[in-house]
Amino acid sequence: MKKLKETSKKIYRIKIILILAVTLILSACNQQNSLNKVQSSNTNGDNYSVFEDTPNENSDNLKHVEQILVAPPELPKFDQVATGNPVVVDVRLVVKEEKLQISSDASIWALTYNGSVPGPMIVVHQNDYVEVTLVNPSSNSLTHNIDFHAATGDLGGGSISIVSPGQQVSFRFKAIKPGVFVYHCAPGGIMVPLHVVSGMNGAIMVLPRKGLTDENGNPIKFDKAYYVAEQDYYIPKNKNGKYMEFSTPAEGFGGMLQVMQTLTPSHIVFNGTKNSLTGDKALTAKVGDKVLFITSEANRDTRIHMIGGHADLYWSGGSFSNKPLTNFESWPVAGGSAVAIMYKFREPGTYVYLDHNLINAFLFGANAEINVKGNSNNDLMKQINKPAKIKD
Ligand SMILES: [Cu+2]
Repeated sequence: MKKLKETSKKIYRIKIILILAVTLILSACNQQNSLNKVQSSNTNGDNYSVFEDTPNENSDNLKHVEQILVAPPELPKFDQVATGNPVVVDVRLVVKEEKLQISSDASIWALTYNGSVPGPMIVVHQNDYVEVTLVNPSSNSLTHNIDFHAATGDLGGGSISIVSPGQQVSFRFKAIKPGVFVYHCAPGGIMVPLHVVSGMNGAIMVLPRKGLTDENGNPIKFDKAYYVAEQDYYIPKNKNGKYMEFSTPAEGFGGMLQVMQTLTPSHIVFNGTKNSLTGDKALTAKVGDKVLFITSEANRDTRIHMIGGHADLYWSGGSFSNKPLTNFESWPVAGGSAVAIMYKFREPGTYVYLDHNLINAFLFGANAEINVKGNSNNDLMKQINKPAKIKD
């Protein structure tokens, strides 16, 4: 009888231990699940995995919206928050091969989308479709195409968009990844870098459907946006040390390739030409404005700084599905990528947005100015004594 009692006590203890163990395991699993949910939350707070495929739409039946593209640093008209279901955004890119004076002493046969270096910014929302019509007029001399880093498959559209002079092509891709991305010409082999360093690149912004969110995951809107791209050129010089001029784009390629092999650009500029965003062409903002700056470099690494300001928010690698980092002094832009930052101007004056390799900025011209109007805040900065003779 005593033995029986002890056995049932033992069974009872084992039961309790088992219940405790199961409870502990279940609670650990729950914690792991919540952790996974937090880790896989996108900035909209939705549960989201990068490996989760978006539902297929029959994009042939979706509404088309034409986007009128404009030359950088401006962006086309767009809504920061998507209204309604995904749409097909129609964009037309016309290749223009044209002489461009890039500095007082040099010009290049610029290979461009719509006539600007960089090409126009395209803006869509995540899961919209981009329908690109690429036109290569018969007045051009070269074959071109377009590779979107925002697209999936077919070399980013590069393999299905090859057009000879006199042809046009169209294709559609789904913008599944939110962020800012480079697009560029990639017609194969050495033509890829030759076309890119002749100016044939631009960027697309794929906004989250609910718009951008700040470091705490709260929705945030910007007052204006600018697209500033760094461009490296490789112009050969003649025996007399003068930059060479060519009668066709292809005629310059041999000399350009020789300079490219040194990995040392002859020119490093913002938005295509030296001083394109300075003086009376400076960007503008008002005190209190939150400004989104998108910067791309299609070919080489750079690092951006804004003298007098910061990146309040910095979307590393240009990805909008991660929470932005805060309060950066300088921020990297990897070659072949675009990056976005947001800054609230708190003081009036002229800010300099530049490549903080200061040789690139001040010897080559990789800088832009932003003129900010508004009232000074003496709490942030004030001069105590004007420059005067040193007191003994
Ligand atoms: Cu091209």
